[in-house]
Parts: sequence; C-alpha cells; structure tokens
Amino acid sequence: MGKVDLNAKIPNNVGLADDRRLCRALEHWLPLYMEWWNDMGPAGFQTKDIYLRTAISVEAGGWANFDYVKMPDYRWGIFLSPLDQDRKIGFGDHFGKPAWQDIPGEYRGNLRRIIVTQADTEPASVEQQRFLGSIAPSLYDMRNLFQVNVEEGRHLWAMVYLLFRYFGRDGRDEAEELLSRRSGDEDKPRILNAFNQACDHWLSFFCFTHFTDRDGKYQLASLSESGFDPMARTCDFMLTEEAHHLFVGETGLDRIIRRSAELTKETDGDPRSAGGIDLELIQRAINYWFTYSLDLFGSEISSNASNFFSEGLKGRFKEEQRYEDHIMKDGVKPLSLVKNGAVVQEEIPYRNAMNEVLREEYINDCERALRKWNRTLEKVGVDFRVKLPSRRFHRHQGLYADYIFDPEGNLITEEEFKANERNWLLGPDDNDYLSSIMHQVIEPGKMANWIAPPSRGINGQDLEFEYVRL
Ligand code: BYC
Ligand code: FE
Ligand code: FE
Repeated sequence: MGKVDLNAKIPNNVGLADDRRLCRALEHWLPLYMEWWNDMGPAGFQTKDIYLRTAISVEAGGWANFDYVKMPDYRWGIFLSPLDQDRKIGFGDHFGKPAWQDIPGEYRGNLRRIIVTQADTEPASVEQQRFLGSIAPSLYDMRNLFQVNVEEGRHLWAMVYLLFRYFGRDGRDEAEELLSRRSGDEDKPRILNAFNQACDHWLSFFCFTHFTDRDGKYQLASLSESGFDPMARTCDFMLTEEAHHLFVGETGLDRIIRRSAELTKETDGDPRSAGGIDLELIQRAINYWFTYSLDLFGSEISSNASNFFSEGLKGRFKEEQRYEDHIMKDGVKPLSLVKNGAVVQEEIPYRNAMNEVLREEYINDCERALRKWNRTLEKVGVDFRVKLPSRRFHRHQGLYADYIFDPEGNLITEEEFKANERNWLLGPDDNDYLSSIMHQVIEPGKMANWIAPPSRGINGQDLEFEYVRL
C-alpha cells in the first residue's frame, strides 16, 4: 500500500509528493473546489464545529477518526485501497490477465465517461442537500447530513484524482466542468436525472440516502471489480464511507415510519393533526425516489453496458463470489418488453442486459429494507404496509420510459395516470406540507415530533451529545 501522507496539502496514500506535476495540478484545483464548496455546500453552518469522522488511513478501523471540525477545514484526501500486485481481471474478454495499472489506450473514452458520470453525482448531491441543515430534526441528524456532505465531497476528489492522473488535459477540463454544472440548472444540469430533482426536506433526504446512495453502492461495487486497478481501488475505499450514508437513509426512514405509525394510532388515523407524516405520503415519497433511482442503472438493453463488461471496465456486483461464469458470452436474460400494446417476456443477450442484472441486485436489497420497515409497522400495531412499485412505473430512462404504467406495472393511459398521480407520487402539495412541519430542533437529544429517536448515538456517544456546536 502507498504510504499515508496526512501532512500534505492534500492528504493521500498515492504518493503525491513524488509526482510534482500531478501535485501542482491538484493544488491548483483545490481553491476552485473550495470556492464551489463555499458557494454550493451546506448553507449557514460553515463556521460551526461539527462532530465528524475523517478518513486518515485505509486500514480497518483506522480510517474513521472522530473530532470536531469546521466543514471547510475538513481534510478531503485521496485514498485508494491497498494495492495487490497479483490482481487479475475478474470478468469479460480479458478474464485472467493482470489488472491494468495504467489506462489501455483503446478504453480511454469509455473509462473517461464512466469516471465523469460517477464524479458528477457527488457534488450534485451536496447541491441538492444544501439547505437541509436549517430544518434538521435534531443535532444528531444535522451531523449525519454534514458527514454525508463532506464525504460526497471526498468522493469527488477520488474521481478527480483519476482524471488528473490518467487523462491529462482532458482530465483537467472535465474536472473544471464538474464544478460548473449545477443540480437542477436549466442550462448546465448534472448528468443523471435523479441528481437534478429537488431534495428540500428530510423525507426526501432519507429517501435519497436510502435509494439514490444505494445506486451509488451498486455502481461503486461494479466499478471496484474493474480491470483498471486504480479505479477499482478508489471505488473500493469509497464503499466504506457509503455504508454510513445508507445507514442514515435506512434508519432515517425507519424512524419516520415508526413515528408516523405511533401518531396514526394516537390520533385515530390523522397523524397530520399532530404535526406528523401520514404513511400514504411516505409511500408516495418511496415511489418517487425509488423510481428515479431505478433510472440510474441505465437502459435495460444497453450496448454501452455490454462493452463495459466485455472490455473489463465494469463488472457485476460481487463478481467473484456470486457468479460462476465470468465471461457470459452466450447467455441470455429474460426481460419484459412492450410489444403491440402488451407486456411480453423476451430473451436478450446477457451482456446487453448488464444494467438490468445490476438493477435486480439493487431491487432485492431495497426489498430487504422494506421488510424491515414493515416489521416496524407491525410492532407498533398498524395495518398499513409500505411496498415498492413495479420497476416499470414512473420511468424516465430505458425501455419503459416510452409508456405509462401504474405502480403494479400495468400499461395505462395518460388520463389514468393524471387522475392518480397525486396518490402515487410525491407532489407539490406533499412538499409544501412537509416544509410546513419541518423546523430546526437544536436542543441536544431532542427530536422533531415527526420522527422517532435513533436507537443509539454516533461513535458510542449519547444521543444528548452536542453533535453540532451552534
Ligand atoms: N439520467 O445505454 P444507456 C452515486 C443516458 S450514484 C440521464 O441506457 P448506460 C451517488 C446515458 O448517459 C452512482 N441520462 O446507459 C449517489 C446515455 O447518454 P448518451 C453513479 C441517463 O451507459 C448519491 C443514454 O442515456 N455512478 O454514486 O448503459 C449521492 C443511454 O444510456 C440516465 C454511475 O452511474 C439517467 N438516469 O448506463 C452521491 C456509474 N441513464 O451517452 C453519489 C457510472 C442513462 O447517449 N455510470 N442516461 O448521451 C455508468 O455506468 C453508466 O453511465 C450508467 C448508464 C449506468 C449511468
Ligand atoms: Fe458518493
Ligand atoms: Fe453516498
């Protein structure tokens, strides 16, 4: 493994000190990044002390170092998981050959595209979440928000390192573009659609960290299989941070669901009368963010995805442990398509269905979380159950985007959709209501009334701990 240099301007374990040109290029980008962070990062809390963990080494346990930090002083570092000299490419047409330490010229374009797409999501999410601190339901939650934000900033650094180190001038241009696109901007939007949607209250924040960050988990895991070893190792280390983002989303939704169920019982079915969130509204938010997150896996039939796999650039989730055949030249995969106004099954060459293979792993993981939330509902003693809509519902990308489906996956007309949209999807009325009940709660240990407390604090601290010093 590269030695960890924590005293450098940019903490790293990639030997920046030995590469003056690269180091200068990144140090030149640093103030541009800081300018972006100050403009587009968490609004209103940049001078506050936050109880944050900072990655200081990649060894197990050593990378989570907790202390009070002002966000602009956070040490955004470049850390790759340890190098394995003997690592082999684990899938595709180059299966079994040594992993590449440099970029194969013929794959430069595809790798650049993958890295830029991955990179673009990181600052986008920070932009989407920038006003949430001022309506945080507790200091505990506020701290988690900022933890996620600084780590998404670090994920941008992880990708920008690859761009500068391996793509020369093109990489520098891409790195600048990454700071100039803006989530939701009409002229310069972020690349993927979920990252241009408003996320301006905490129900959306928890749905986002549950469903959208979870796409991050699956994409990063596929990229951590890559034959391009530096990208594989960068993504592998990012996954250790990602786990906390998913924890925030999954437990956050569980706490809202629990509180909503309690209030539903206490108020005889009208949780809004107690400033709570009705379970139907939670279902609409799940429908909204789950389907935008499904879009992030790309089209069901994709020659890009096929190429990424055959070229050894992007594997499947846990390629080695979960699959026997790592080449998949001749396999097929059944897919639901629309033909002559009906949904029919057809077999598609497996490599072309790679996006769908990954989406399926993702959906199974989402189902698992749902079962957990439904156990919470059962325990509190309400009959309502949350569920995932069909993967065909409300899609803007891929095969199903050209048709309209109901949440069960049946083809419907636009009129039918319009008539039911308000029951199916988070809408403007919902957002207005949620904004009206969300106010900042800053007394240590206290929670807003619409959410249950977490079962424990962060890093062994009490819930009453002052996670943010205001
Ligand atoms: N929105 O062949 P297709 C994360 C475009 S999240 C808009 O279907 P492909 C995070 C596509 O670019 C993880 N456009 O797609 C989470 C293409 O455009 P062009 C992010 C879309 O390439 C929370 C066209 O449609 N990482 O880390 O097979 C917080 C047809 O494309 C969308 C990655 O995505 C969309 N949803 O698959 C912070 C990994 N989907 O070229 C962070 C890298 C597709 O025709 N990316 N398009 O103009 C990839 O592997 C692939 O690019 C995708 C798309 C899986 C995204
Ligand atoms: Fe990330
Ligand atoms: Fe994340």
